[in-house]
Amino acid sequence: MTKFLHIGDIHAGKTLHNKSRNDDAEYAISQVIDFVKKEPVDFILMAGDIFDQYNPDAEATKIIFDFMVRELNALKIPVVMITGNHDGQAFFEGYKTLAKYANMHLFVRPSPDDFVITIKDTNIICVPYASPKFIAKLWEDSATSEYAHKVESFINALISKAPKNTFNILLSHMMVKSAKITKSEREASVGEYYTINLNNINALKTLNYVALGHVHRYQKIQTTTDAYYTGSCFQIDFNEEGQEKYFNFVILEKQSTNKVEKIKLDIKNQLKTLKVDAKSLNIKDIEDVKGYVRVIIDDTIENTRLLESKLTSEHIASKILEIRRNVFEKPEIEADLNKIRDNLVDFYEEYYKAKYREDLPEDLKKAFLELQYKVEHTEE
Ligand SMILES: [Mn+2]
Repeated sequence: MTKFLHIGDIHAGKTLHNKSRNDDAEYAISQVIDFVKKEPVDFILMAGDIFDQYNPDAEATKIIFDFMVRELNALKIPVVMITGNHDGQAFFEGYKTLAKYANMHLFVRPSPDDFVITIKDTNIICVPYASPKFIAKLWEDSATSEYAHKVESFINALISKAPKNTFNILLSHMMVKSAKITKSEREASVGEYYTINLNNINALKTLNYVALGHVHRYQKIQTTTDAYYTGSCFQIDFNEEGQEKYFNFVILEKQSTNKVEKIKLDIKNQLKTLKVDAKSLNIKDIEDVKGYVRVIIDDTIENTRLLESKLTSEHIASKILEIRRNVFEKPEIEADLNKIRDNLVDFYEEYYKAKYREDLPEDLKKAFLELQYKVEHTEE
């Protein structure tokens, strides 16, 4: 029997409209630690996007490498960690050796030579996020050009050549077919081109469990073996508003079906969007949100200005991460493409006026002109 936790995208070091979300990440991790104190496990799998940035801030680094490693190491629970598309490979390389002393196994780059870790009677095949650059290089002479097909072949080859143990697991950070995204993942990394079809990985059926990272919504993927995304550990941005967050507690037993228990994480800060106008604005609605608010103002431009200054001066100002003005009406602009090409800034001015019902501010106009100049005068 093997018992483990599968944790998804932590995104330590995330800031949302300049607000650090490190307390949210730390709160999630503390619940994981509380869990394993009561229910010991053989190891913990972390499926990438440990950090939100290539070079995370000191506080985020402390949360992961200090708090988590210290706590888990004291409990003698090994951690197996792969990088995601948000993680800096160079950053992680720097910690690789050090981490081993703390019973933490880092897999920084996908590699055909170093990808298996054995813990007791379980082999874990580790495939960090494979960048298109890495995949292109690995398959320089290959006839197939598609990223997804190459990744599928790569993973299939790794699983096939990996030594077999009683239990065998794949830990990977990737976008798989039929997964429901939340839009808070980076857009370019969830497109069709990047979508891996697990059903094309034949060797997958020889495994007992597939631990996925990348997609921020908890879900089971229909394929030949148990495959899960456990999602992000807190509501990363307003695309995840209202979502519950989880990790998996998994028990694998010989000749028995897997026991996969979905463990709910308590959320420190909920994200909530409120639509208001001068009549409906109620400061108490904002006060009542246990977390952060995005306000969308849907009113005349005069009222909108008034509401904006009210919201930013009230005591609830620090809870409001974003104020948006609604678009009052769809701008209708007659567009003659030849004319636009000659006078882009006039067109932009007209558009701005129609959209916001006010003149294009000078600084914005200046920035626009500078940008236009750059575009026209920079060679590729
Ligand atoms: Mn992510």
